[in-house]
Amino acid sequence: MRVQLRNVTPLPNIPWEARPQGGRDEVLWRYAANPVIPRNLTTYANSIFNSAVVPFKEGFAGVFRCDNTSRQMNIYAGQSKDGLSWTIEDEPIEFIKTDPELPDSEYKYDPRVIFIEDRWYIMWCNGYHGPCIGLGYTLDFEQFYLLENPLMPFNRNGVLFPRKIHGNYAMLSRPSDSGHTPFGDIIYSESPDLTYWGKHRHVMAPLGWQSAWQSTKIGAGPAPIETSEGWLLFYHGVLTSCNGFVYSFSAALLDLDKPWKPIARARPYLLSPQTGYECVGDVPNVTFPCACLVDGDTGRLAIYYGCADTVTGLAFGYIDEVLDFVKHHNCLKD
Ligand code: BMA
Repeated sequence: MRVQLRNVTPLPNIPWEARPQGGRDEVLWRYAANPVIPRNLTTYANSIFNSAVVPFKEGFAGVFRCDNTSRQMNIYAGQSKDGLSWTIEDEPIEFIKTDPELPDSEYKYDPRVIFIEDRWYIMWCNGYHGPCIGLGYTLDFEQFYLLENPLMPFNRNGVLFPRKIHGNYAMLSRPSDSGHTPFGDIIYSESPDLTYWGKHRHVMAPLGWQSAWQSTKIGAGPAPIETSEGWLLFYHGVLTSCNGFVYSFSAALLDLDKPWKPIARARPYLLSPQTGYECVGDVPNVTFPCACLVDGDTGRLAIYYGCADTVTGLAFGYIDEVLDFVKHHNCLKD
């Protein structure tokens, strides 16, 4: 591995499959047995997608978006020995309020899980008079604690950085509207205490016809990965086609000290909806990354992404190759 990773531990048991031989040499390749999580793994699930996975004890733990057969959106805890075969709870996470005055939420979806210092933080899109950012934490994936909603409605795609920046917690989010937002930029914010957020900085806007896959709106995916060259951010982008929204994803590199400043941003996508399970489902043509496992020794990556708002897919790659791709196809240079 050429690049140096920070705050990333070795993960020899990362779910992994070698790059397939023959065909087009792609930077990311799909797990041959995708979808790694089927839509009906749990008793009441209509769909399991846009979900977050982290290393935990000898194996892995996760927080999963399951929509049930009443089509209620909620988040559920799960565990796995190998990151491939999962046991997910039948009942949604019941958060313990750290303050009795904390508001209830109408729905929860699109979780991210980020380890900072001594605990796992969970962020999600929270239904509170429209979508806003929800936040909680766990120490053991058994008990989950609720914190204040960091940002007011309407907002989606909140994700924390894995360490403090300038002594503050740092977050990316995507201000939106109450519906299926036809716009969206990524914004950076800081907080000394996870309650009061400010120092808001614009990070990236959608692009025009030169990079049409990200021409309608963009949103942060998994927690940014700290490398010696900058924060590697996987993010999704949306194209408005004559048949509706199309969700693809790619990556950008953000300045280590001032993460609201992009250093490089790929013009092409890394992965777009192309297989049957990405193109056909409750919402066709969606690939939506929410988690990335990294092996600190080898730079191997395992990215979990939602497919067609129905099932969960897994894709593999190497961090060096993703960084080369982003720098080689950097649209900020033009
Ligand atoms: C977004 C979110 C995602 C979903 C996507 C495509 O607004 O609701 O959860 O994957 O739309 O439907």
